[in-house]
Amino acid sequence: MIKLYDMHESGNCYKIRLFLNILKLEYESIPVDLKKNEHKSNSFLSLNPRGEIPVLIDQSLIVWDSQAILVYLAKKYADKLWLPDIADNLASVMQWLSVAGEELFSGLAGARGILKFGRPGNLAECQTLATKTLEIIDNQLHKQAWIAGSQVSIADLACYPYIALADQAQVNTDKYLAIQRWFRQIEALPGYISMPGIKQQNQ
Ligand SMILES: N[C@@H](CCC(=O)N[C@@H](CS)C(=O)NCC(=O)O)C(=O)O
Repeated sequence: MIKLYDMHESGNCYKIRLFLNILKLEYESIPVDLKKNEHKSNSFLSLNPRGEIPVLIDQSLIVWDSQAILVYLAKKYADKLWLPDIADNLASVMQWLSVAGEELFSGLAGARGILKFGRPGNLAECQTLATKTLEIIDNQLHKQAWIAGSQVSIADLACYPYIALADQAQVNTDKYLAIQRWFRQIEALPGYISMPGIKQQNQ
């Protein structure tokens, strides 16, 4: 069975739990306690030299980095719409995976980390980057139904968690109307699950 080195409150782990659930794949969640520095133990570093969660193990394969894990699961287990073959569409998905790994991670996730977990960092800088990124994504979602085009893809799942958790970064998303619509679309996906801190729009 697939194993996921996981933490309940991690947005990066949640995006993997969400996709596994959508794909109806059974998995074992192995909790990693960051407060106890379990992710810096030698045994954990032998799985991921970066010392970060999530890590996914599928038989003998070890995959780390949430974007890479989404790519792996899409290629191995999902319908092609989640990670298209066509060059133009694939490039679009990859662009937004980069936004998830860079701007959303440094901006919204960074601000949430400072406020919720007491991590070091400059809150104002993170929130400024967060707002800039939300504007880019809202513009994109005014032009098309999903982040990377007319179809849902792993780019949506990669970007969703930290945007949906924006309240915990003290960034308000109410004025981003296309993002609000997109929240409802994601929540309507068969197999959708939430995580603590995400207020669902459909309730
Ligand atoms: N780019 C990585 C980032 C992973 C990451 O930073 N995970 C956090 C939890 S959400 C972590 O393990 N932090 C521990 C640390 O950096 O010491 C990914 O997308 O998986």
